[in-house]
Amino acid sequence: MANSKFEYVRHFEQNDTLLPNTYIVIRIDGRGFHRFSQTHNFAKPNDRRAIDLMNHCAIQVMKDLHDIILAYGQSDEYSFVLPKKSNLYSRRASKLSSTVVSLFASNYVMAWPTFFGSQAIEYPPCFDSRTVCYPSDQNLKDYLNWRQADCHINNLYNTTFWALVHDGLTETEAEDKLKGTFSKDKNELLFSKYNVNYNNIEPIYRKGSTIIRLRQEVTSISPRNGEPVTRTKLVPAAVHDDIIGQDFWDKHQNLLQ
Ligand code: DGT
Ligand code: MG
Ligand code: MG
Ligand code: MG
Ligand code: MG
Repeated sequence: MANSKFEYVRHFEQNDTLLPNTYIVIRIDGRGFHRFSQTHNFAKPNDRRAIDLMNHCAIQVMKDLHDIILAYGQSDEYSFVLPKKSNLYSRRASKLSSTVVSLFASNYVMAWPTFFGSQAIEYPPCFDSRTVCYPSDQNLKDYLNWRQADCHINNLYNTTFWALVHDGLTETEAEDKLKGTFSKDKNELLFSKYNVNYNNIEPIYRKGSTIIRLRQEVTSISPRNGEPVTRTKLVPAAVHDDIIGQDFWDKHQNLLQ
């Protein structure tokens, strides 16, 4: 095609190619989900429908973008990890983050009724997105550790906070009571006053969700002869494991290879 005289404007575009040979993390986070969760009456401290919907969206993103090796999600955020050698979209930051976040958001709206039934979605949700490069395995693990530690700290706080509020304290009183407390104080309070052993709360809430590609037997009908054929496929699925300890990485040694 002949060049038009307008073509020169292309040179105004800036290069945003990410560093080679580094893990790329794309993290999306709901914009103003404090309000979004209130408008849609999310259960406190955790709404299982909302978490399942987030996990569904992350799985759809991973089904579409095969380079992603792992995703970790909690609350209104999800982090997607690309391996060091990935050349997806020539490692262009804006291409990567905009593709992931728009795919995530469109899935969120599309699948809403599956998880929320007849409860309508009141306004269009929005997510922001960023990319970060991590040069070493340890840096990547520490990034994921940081997000899972955040999940734990928030969940322990929120669980205790809502226990106090359901017990009759005002939100301000509950906040005051928890000011300056450590994890062990909250654990103790939950156990002694409300008979809740924090460690028995479902792992999906305490640990968040990690999506990895797990081997699964998939049976489909052959288009050739109409016979069922069973094959082993890698299917993205959520686990709720501790990823801070070494066990997870020993169990899934192929992840960082
Ligand atoms: P941002 O990200 O700066 O636009 O602002 P927010 O409001 O999205 O704040 P953020 O991302 O720090 O915190 C997530 C909010 O979403 C927080 O207010 C709690 C809420 N949220 C997330 N998951 C749940 C849930 O399962 N239940 C309830 N009740 N709230 C949730
Ligand atoms: Mg924020
Ligand atoms: Mg948010
Ligand atoms: Mg958030
Ligand atoms: Mg195009």
